[in-house]
Amino acid sequence: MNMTKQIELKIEGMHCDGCVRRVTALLKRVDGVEVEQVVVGEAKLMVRDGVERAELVRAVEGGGFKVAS
Ligand SMILES: [Cu+2]
Repeated sequence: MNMTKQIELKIEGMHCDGCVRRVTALLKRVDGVEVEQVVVGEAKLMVRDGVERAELVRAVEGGGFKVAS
């Protein structure tokens, strides 16, 4: 798989390790995404060419969190 782009998401509404696990699981469901690191308030990902930031935002926000930037 050709992973070429790093993306960082600032995420509101995360408070604990449970939130970290939920956000990680939500992002792993997106095709073409490799989750590098998730901490409270932030996720770092490597994404394959063609993966849109909007897809990642939808995945996270579908779980009840809010992407700030
Ligand atoms: Cu939590």
